[in-house]
Amino acid sequence: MEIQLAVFDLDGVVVNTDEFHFLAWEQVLLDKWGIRHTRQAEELTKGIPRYTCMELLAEHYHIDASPEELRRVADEKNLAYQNLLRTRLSDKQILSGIPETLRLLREHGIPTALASSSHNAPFIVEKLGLKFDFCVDPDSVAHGKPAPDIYLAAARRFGLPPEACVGVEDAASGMAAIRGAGMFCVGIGVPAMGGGADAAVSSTDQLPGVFGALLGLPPALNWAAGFSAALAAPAVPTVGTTVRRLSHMAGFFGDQPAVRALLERGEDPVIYEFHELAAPEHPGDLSFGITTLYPGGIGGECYMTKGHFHRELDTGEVYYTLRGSGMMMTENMDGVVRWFPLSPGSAVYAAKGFAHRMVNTGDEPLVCFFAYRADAGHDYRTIGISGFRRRVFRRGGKIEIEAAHTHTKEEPQ
Ligand code: PAN
Ligand code: ZN
Repeated sequence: MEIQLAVFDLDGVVVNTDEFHFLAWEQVLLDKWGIRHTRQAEELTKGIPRYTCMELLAEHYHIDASPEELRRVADEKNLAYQNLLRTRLSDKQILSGIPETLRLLREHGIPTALASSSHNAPFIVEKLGLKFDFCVDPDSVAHGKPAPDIYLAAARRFGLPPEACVGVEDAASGMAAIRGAGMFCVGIGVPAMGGGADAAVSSTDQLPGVFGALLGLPPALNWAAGFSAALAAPAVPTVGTTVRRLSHMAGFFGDQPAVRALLERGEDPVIYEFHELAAPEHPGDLSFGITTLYPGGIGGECYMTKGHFHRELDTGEVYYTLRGSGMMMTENMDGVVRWFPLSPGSAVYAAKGFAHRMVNTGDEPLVCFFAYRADAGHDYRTIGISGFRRRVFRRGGKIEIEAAHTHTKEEPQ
């Protein structure tokens, strides 16, 4: 399929607010009837509208109350929940892999929509700074999940046929809604493993890999799905992702007024990101991954990685370029400077004892595979304090390498 729109459920897919639901029920059950709510009873309420939850809990705890009273308490629970969202919601509730998935889709120009039955959805995504192109209003559709209405409304908004859309859900009723709409269904967790999804994953950190495959990325560039390893321990390797924005390395660029001006305008571009197979830091193991360094410049100076010595100074590293063009700038403690061109298919060996940094001199992302001794460690301080001896500029299409006059004053991270 050629994917043109990605539609997400919210709770259990994008965020996990289970704890807030539990705390809100705990509070109202205690206030109203002196009941001590349990995690076990909370299980009954997962993914169910609040009035139905209240009925189930009333039965479970043998609560004798009129339907009106139950509805009132359910509304109080919602107020308590909203209060927790206002006061306690933070990045911690964003499920792993979601920021990467949204970024991947944005980079490929695929719009995103939210199809949540919850009226709290717009507040949650707004507060967490998650960007979706559209949020379906649950009141605008005639039937809730498992009816397909909410997913069809998302497709309609973008004028797309359902076959061009992918829906993501964790609950059985949501997956039924996606399938009923005729969309490609990505399911997460136990219900999905039991069937009913076109692609089933055990957790959200696999979503970038799934979308990478749907976008037709070559395996080499689909970092999330492309890494696997037979490690002694842990049995399941994890991929660690690091994103470095301008604000993380503001002191590294020579033109400090230009850096400040950008940051003051609220612009904080992503300079590079790297995805690394988190091998245990044991002698004999290798760490490997992919760095994507974006194209761009500040005051003419090309985007670059921070660069570092290895803590185990006598440790070399291999870089293999998959895409883009640039250079590997290296220097050792004695001030010997060497640089090497990076272009697809070229392998560069950053020799032991040399600090190394990638520089993107082209117009597209520079993507390199790297591999090095897992217990080498990183020393950002030594080279961060003095700065590299050479800076790389691109002016009027020409690449110029200049001796650095300024030194980094900031404490490197
Ligand atoms: C690479 C680098 C990666 C990011 O994995 O760590 O490209 O560059 P900085 O670490 O300089 O920010 C590597 O060289 N590891 O040893
Ligand atoms: Zn290194």
